[in-house]
Amino acid sequence: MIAKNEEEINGLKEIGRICGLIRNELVAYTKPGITTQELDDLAKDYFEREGAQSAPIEIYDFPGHVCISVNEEVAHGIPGDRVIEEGDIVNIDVSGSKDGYFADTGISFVVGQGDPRAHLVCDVAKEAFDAGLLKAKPGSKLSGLGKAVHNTARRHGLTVIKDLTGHGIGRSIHEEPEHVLNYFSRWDDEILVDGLVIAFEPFISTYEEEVEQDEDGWTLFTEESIVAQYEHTLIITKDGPIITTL
Ligand code: M1C
Ligand code: CO
Ligand code: CO
Repeated sequence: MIAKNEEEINGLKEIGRICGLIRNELVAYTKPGITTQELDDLAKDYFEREGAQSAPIEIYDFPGHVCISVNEEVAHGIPGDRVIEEGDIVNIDVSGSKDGYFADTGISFVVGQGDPRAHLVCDVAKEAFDAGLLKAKPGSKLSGLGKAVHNTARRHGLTVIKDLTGHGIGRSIHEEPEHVLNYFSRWDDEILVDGLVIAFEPFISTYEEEVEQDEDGWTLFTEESIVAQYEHTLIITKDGPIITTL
């Protein structure tokens, strides 16, 4: 959507606050021994308490309130009886709506010690996000964000997942622009405008650039790469982007 006034911006900020809060709480609860189902149960309680709805359930009939992806799972992991272990790389992706406004945020992190490369991909996903954010100005090309993401990955000897992208958001979870790429494409001639709302979500990978889909119809995974995502919802404005999900 293109947010046009204070009322719309406040609606976006309110659901952004809720999704950011749920993300932070679930990260804090992610310790060895907890199951992804227990984390999802917490998310359900928070959505209810805040008078908000889970977007995966409301829009996609996804079998969980949030997506929780562990190790080889990259995105759209289904909460279940999987037990979190020390060293796991976990992604928690929270998206929801309230009063017709949507937000989407996610983070990958390592539980305890873990592989130094897992820490690196998580750090670089955040760095790539910050690099893209500097390009998020009205009048600039949307493709500048992907360019910044890919360059950041390459600088660290890493790459990006090319078939996973960010997206427009606002009045639904996925809306126009359909794709916010994580690499540069000269075919992408979209220009950012004041008020445009996007979910920007770099996926950084050690090696592979594509994901496969599990038989469950949801879980996206790679064969042998370590992958991290970092996602926020932002409103493009002339005074700088507003991150609704901080
Ligand atoms: C690139 C994996 C896809 N919040 C989720 C997302 C994922 N993006 O948009 O960030 C969607 C969740 C739908 C079940
Ligand atoms: Co998301
Ligand atoms: Co998203």
